[in-house]
Formats: sequence, C-alpha cells, structure tokens
Amino acid sequence: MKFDVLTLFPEMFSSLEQSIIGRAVENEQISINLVNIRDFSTDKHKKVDDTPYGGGAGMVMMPDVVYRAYESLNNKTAKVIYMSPKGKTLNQEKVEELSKENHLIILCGHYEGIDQRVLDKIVDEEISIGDYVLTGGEIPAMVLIDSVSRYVKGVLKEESIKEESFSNGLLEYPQYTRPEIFQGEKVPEILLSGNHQEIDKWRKEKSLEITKKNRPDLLEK
Ligand code: 4GS
Repeated sequence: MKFDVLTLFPEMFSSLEQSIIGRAVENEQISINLVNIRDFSTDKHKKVDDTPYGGGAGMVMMPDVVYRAYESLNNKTAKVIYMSPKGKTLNQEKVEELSKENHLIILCGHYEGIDQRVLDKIVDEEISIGDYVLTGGEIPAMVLIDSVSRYVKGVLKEESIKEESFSNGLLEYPQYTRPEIFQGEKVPEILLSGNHQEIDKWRKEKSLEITKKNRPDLLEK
C-alpha cells in the first residue's frame, strides 16, 4: 500500500516511524510519501493561505498552491481522500474497504480549511475521524494510515485482526497476563483452565457485557 500525504506539516508524521507502522515501512509493506504543500507556493514569502472571502476568522489554504502539490504526484488512479469533520465518520468497515486499494492520496487541511474549488476538482472522498474539531488534518491522516495499514498483508499476525473490538461488531473482551495476582486481584480462573471452549464462551459473554454497557448502539445494528 502506498500513501501520498499532502500537508503543510510533514514533520508531524515522524510518529509513524515508530512501532508497528515504522516496521511496516522498513519491511516495504507500506510506503508513506510526504509532500510539503508549502514547496508549491510561488510567492516570495512562501505564502500558502489567505483571509476568507466574505469575512470571518482565520485563514484558508489557497487552491492553486494545493492544486500544484496534487499535480506533482502525477496521479492517474489513486483515490484522493480529504480529512475533514464534514466527511463521513471513519469506522472499521470503511478502514477495511480502503485497505483493498493499492494507493491512497491523503490531503490534510490546516487553519480554517481549504478553498472549496480545489476540493471539488481533486477529492474523491471526505472522511472525518469523529465529531470534534482539531487544528489540522494531520492527526486524522495518521489515524487513517495506522488503521488501514493494520489490514495490509504481513503488517500484523492474522489472528490479531480477527480478535479485536469491532471485528465481530462487538467491543473486545478484557485481556490479562502475568502475574497471576496483581495487588491482590486474581486473573479470572477460567483463563487458567485450559478449556478453550469455556474460555471462548466467557470471552463472548464479556464482549456482550461491555458492549451493552458502553456502546449499546452497536447492538442495534
Ligand atoms: C478533522 C476531523 C478535523 C477542522 C482541520 C478545522 C483544520 C480540522 N479532520 N476529522 N480545520 N475531526 N479537521 O477536525 O478529520
């Protein structure tokens, strides 16, 4: 899977050099190409934004600068995704669907956003990571890259994908490891029994219990 990211703050993406995503890049299971939109400013001060027509607070990213950054990718077939709270909310189903693509281009806005005209020309899909407002689309882009990369072959062990929250439409059961007693609290006896049928049953019950408590909306689907 190839990700091209159009952003004013490419340095923010250094957190993806760590852990599982960092290893996936090293193993060439995914690639992350960061394009600095500012490099496509033609202004002597490298200006990338201006005040909004019609008035109002903040700055809007200029369409010509964003368009030149996009054009530099010579895109023919990749899906272009704009991270924005106006988009459809990301969920695990969407993540799995996107993981079937070979190439994604992710556009990150900053400040008040991007001139609508360039969005209308280049964006295929607008995606939000949730109903709250951030300072930029960079963290949402990292959320998308992280969640989609988990489904790319070889990035995770296959079992890890099947046994987690949402994969069966429910939240995940609780996990325990050594020591057997921590501050006087024992690990649930059943998990030490070696009876895998009973363990599966217990885990399903626990999944249902936590889903009922925290996310009853998931049970209505
Ligand atoms: C989100 C979000 C977001 C909105 C970007 C205000 C800067 C900011 N992007 N999911 N302008 N939530 N973007 O808050 O994707």
